[in-house]
Amino acid sequence: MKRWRTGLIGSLLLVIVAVLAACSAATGASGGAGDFSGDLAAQQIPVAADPGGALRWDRPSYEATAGDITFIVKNASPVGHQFSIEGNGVGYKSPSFGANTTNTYTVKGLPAGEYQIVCNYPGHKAAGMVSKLIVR
Ligand SMILES: [Cu+2]
Repeated sequence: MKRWRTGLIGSLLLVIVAVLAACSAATGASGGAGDFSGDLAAQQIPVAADPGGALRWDRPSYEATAGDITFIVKNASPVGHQFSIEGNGVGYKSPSFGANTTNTYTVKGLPAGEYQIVCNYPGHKAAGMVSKLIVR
């Protein structure tokens, strides 16, 4: 009986270890996907959400130089938004942010390529809240 119990506990521990390993593998395999850094980079790109009450970013495309980039994201509107960098193998997503806030989001070592700046607040991307980010 005691041996059977020990075996059961051992099996449970193995399952827990396997699940934890799978989780960390999934995180590691995602490459450039992840959270923004809170650090401030020398290169800073201003981005404004919702200019004049429209569901869009203030520019159809933004340009940056490959490397560390801090986006200064201003939301002067009465509506909440969200800031994501997607495409070209990366996926950075901010939490939602409220009305009348300015938030900074830093990407470290972003390679040259073409990305999208997207608001994933429900319905906003479909309404047009998506712009290009060209990194050279
Ligand atoms: Cu939005």
